[in-house]
Amino acid sequence: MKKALRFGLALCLALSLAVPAAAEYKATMKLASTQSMEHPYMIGAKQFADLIKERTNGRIEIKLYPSNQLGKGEREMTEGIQQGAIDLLVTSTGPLGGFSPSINILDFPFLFRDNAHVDLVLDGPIGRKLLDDFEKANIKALAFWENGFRHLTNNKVSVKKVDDAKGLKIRTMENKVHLAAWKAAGLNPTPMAWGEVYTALQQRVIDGQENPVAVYYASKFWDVQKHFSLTAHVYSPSPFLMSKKTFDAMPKPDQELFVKTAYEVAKFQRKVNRDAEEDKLKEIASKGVTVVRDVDRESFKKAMSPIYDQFSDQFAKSDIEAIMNAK
Ligand code: EAX
Repeated sequence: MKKALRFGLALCLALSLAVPAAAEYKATMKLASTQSMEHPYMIGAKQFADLIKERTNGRIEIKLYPSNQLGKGEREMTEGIQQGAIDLLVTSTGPLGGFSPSINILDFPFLFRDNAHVDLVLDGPIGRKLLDDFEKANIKALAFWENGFRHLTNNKVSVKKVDDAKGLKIRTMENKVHLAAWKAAGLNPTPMAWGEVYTALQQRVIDGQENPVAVYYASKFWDVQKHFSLTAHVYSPSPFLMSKKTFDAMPKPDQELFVKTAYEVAKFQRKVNRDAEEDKLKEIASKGVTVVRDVDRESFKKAMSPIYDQFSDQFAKSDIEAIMNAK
């Protein structure tokens, strides 16, 4: 009996030592993005914050900062993640090559066939490796959420084939692969932080921009961009990033919870985005915007194809092919 008691006490002690500090760990975190609460980024963010709150019994609270509240663009906010000033960020890959160069491989035009292809690559070993590479930049990349396939919009002409767009001055993200692709296609691209785009379009400093339907819709671009062409020239993945400082400060079970929940929300968030796209497009058309659906995508693909060779010293052909041929 005595022995059992002693054993019991020892077990209790061992357990109490082994029990992670999770029960005591408390935190309030900041989650940012360039997008408003109606964009699927922030719909995903809200879902993530709610689930984390529920699953930690309120120990971890995530406050949402949409619409560029914590920085004028994604580069600035990613720097905030590195420094720990921002805890969580949903961002496109736009400026991320400056932090983790390997991620740029996803920015090649006409790399992905469709959403199923995207999911296969991003949720498989290639996606895992690209997320892990962020550790070197002091960033914990939790999962791939999405922005969607990007389309060209402008305020000058109805673009059906690449020749129609020649000479257009467009804003691109601060992304060397995108810049090169648009130059190769004969446009005049200029990189710009997201927070400056609406005004630049309004003041006609630029003629156009390219983004998925959800961004155009959430930003109410119909007043400043009358021509919308479904070019789907590149897929825009959105790594869900966390400050490594914040991640490392959490007890292990909370770290695991964050990774698991980020993956779970990735599925939900991509679905929300995809399911809403067609309705948004119809609404955009109803605002008097010319929506060109039958774009000659081959003409864009052909015009942009030389950039694969241009970057061959930075991205191995075999790695590009591994993505393209994933089935
Ligand atoms: O991530 O800067 C951009 O064009 C991005 O697609 C947008 O902020 C969403």
